[in-house]
Amino acid sequence: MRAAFHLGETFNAAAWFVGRHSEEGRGERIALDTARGCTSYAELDLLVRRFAGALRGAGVRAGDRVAFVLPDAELLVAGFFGAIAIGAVAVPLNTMLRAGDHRAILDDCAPRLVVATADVAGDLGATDRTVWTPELAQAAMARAEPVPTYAPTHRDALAFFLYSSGTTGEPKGVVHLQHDMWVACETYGKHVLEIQESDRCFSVAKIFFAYGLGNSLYFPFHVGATSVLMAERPLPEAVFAEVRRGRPTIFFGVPTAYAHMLSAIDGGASAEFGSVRFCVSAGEALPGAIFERWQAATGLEILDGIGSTEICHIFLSNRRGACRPGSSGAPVPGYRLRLEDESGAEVPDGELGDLWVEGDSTMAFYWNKHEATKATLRGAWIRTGDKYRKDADGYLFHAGRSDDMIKAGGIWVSPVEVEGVLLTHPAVQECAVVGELDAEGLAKPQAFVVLRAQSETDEALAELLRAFLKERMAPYKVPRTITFVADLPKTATGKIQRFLLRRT
Ligand code: 3UK
Repeated sequence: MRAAFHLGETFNAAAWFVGRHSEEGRGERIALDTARGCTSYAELDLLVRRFAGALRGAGVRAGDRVAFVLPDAELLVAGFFGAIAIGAVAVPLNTMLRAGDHRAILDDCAPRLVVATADVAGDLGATDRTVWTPELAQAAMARAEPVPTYAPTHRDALAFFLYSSGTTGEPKGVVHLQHDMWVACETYGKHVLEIQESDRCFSVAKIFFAYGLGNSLYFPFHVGATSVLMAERPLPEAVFAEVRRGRPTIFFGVPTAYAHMLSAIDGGASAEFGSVRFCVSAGEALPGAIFERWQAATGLEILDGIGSTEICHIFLSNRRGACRPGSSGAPVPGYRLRLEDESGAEVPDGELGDLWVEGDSTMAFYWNKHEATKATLRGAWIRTGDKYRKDADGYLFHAGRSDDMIKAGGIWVSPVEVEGVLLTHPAVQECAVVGELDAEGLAKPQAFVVLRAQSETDEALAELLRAFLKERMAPYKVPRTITFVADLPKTATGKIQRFLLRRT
């Protein structure tokens, strides 16, 4: 699947995903369904062009970045596509990060304008950028004339960045082009989801994640379907209530969310998934046991598929009616996959290899990270950093990462970042953070700590260190347990061997 063979040179993703529907007579269809009301495609088209007009009024030009720290709601959608509508670059940011993380990302992408909720907006200012709270954004939109048309951008022009955590915890700006979302729709959307105009999508993963962006925005908007949006934290009770309210037909979750929902159901919570046709899981491997328990509880299958921020969405997935629990399934039509050994040769079936992927939704490069880009891309191919094994039937099985990165709740945790903060505590001499599987078969960060002085190595100190970390980083990065040890396994050159600490 190559965009250049299917799209003209002029292609604007906002015109495609939003504007096109009014033009083609689908303006009355519902684009967004939230607890606060519905937005039709015609209304959204006007909001997007109004937001675009407000951006122009604020001096934003084609190529400028516009960042968002907003919950999943109409304003984020209008902003994301409004920026793209004038050829600017939309940058949705993780709302769970601390102010220091946000500032580092903003310094990297240097946006002309940031739209952020009032609680964080005050921390994000700088002389060369404007910060709008939702109220200021609404006021600017009310004053602005909607732009009459969508900018005639090149199909290969920059459209959006998504920030993804790297091994050292320093986030990398993943640069995506106008055509990338379209390619994801024509591959995974068409061949795996087989999404229809009558579908209603609901995603536990928020829009600022690459997974949520596709689930909640571009897959439904590709076909004029409806996105059910929830602004709150996706705790089981809130998710159950939203499924009852929004009656989605396709439900997108992550393994931890399925595990939490199953515990809630076991605890007596009432979950009504009657509207749902099938479920999807991504972000980390879905343990076979969770697949089986979910099917027993709801009668629904969960299609596990692996995607990445760099590849835009899912490129390897199970298929409806043919799920192989514990496996990531088979390549999505439109992507080519290759498992390589260290020399670059393809490994035979049954053997472990590094997964490389070829497909036209892949990022153009990492923003301001030339070396990291060269280490990741090879022509049309991208190195995923995942180890895989293929069985004789062509099903692929995830076998961990080739780096030490941890996926907890579907979100990256960098051991180096957590260790770096732990080391600033006066009691800590050395430490190592690894992902350890819990009873559900899901990885959680766990720390091993060597203390400076032989003090009391008890629960109280572990709690103290956890509290110390919680003050300094997003809560999901904090190790669930801290184990005190006398020393850490090292290589001859003194590098900590994290893999030896993983018991699973
Ligand atoms: C891991 C999986 C096993 C894997 C994502 C769907 O997760 C997404 O993107 P990220 O950039 O992380 C990518 C990495 O996460 N992973 C994701 N899904 C699975 N491992 N089984 C899975 N099903 O290490 C991969 O390299 O955060 C998921 C759609 C878009 C996405 N960006």
